[in-house]
Amino acid sequence: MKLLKISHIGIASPTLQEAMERLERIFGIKHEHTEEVADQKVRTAFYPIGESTLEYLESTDPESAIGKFLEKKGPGIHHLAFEVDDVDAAVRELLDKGVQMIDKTPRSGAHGNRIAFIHPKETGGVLIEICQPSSGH
Ligand code: CMX
Repeated sequence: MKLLKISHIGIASPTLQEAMERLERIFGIKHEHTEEVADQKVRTAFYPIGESTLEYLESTDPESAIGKFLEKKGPGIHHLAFEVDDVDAAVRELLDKGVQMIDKTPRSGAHGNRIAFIHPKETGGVLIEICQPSSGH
């Protein structure tokens, strides 16, 4: 598997509104795109920065991954996402190596990307997403 770049950094926020206000006030930047990812029970706002992107995440359900993270740890960096050109092959490779995957097959994420998460226990306490952009991104 070849890691192409850090696709995005996921940041959990109690509300997107407060994150948007803060980013505009401090850095003068506005989000490029918002999207609800029903499968993950999140609403997202994207801020492209150079080669990468900040992905702000607001939970739509307290029992979701982001809802539980905010409850236990509070706002902050939630995950790193590495871009690959073939997420199916990457997941197969990781499973063959015995890596504990949260997703044993890729699923749909924001922007129509195909994504799979590695369990943070495998990666020194950092939740890592492997993602393959849809052809439009
Ligand atoms: N980063 C690092 N560690 C994390 C973590 C995170 N984001 N979320 C949970 N953990 C740690 C917990 O601290 C806990 O560690 P300890 O056992 O040492 O206490 C361990 O993982 C298990 O946590 P848990 O509370 O028992 O389990 P959860 O039910 O909260 O599930 C996880 C944790 C990672 C399996 C779950 O959040 C998950 O499946 N995540 C993948 C999907 C996801 O995060 N979706 C949101 C983003 C969607 C998007 O970007 O579109």
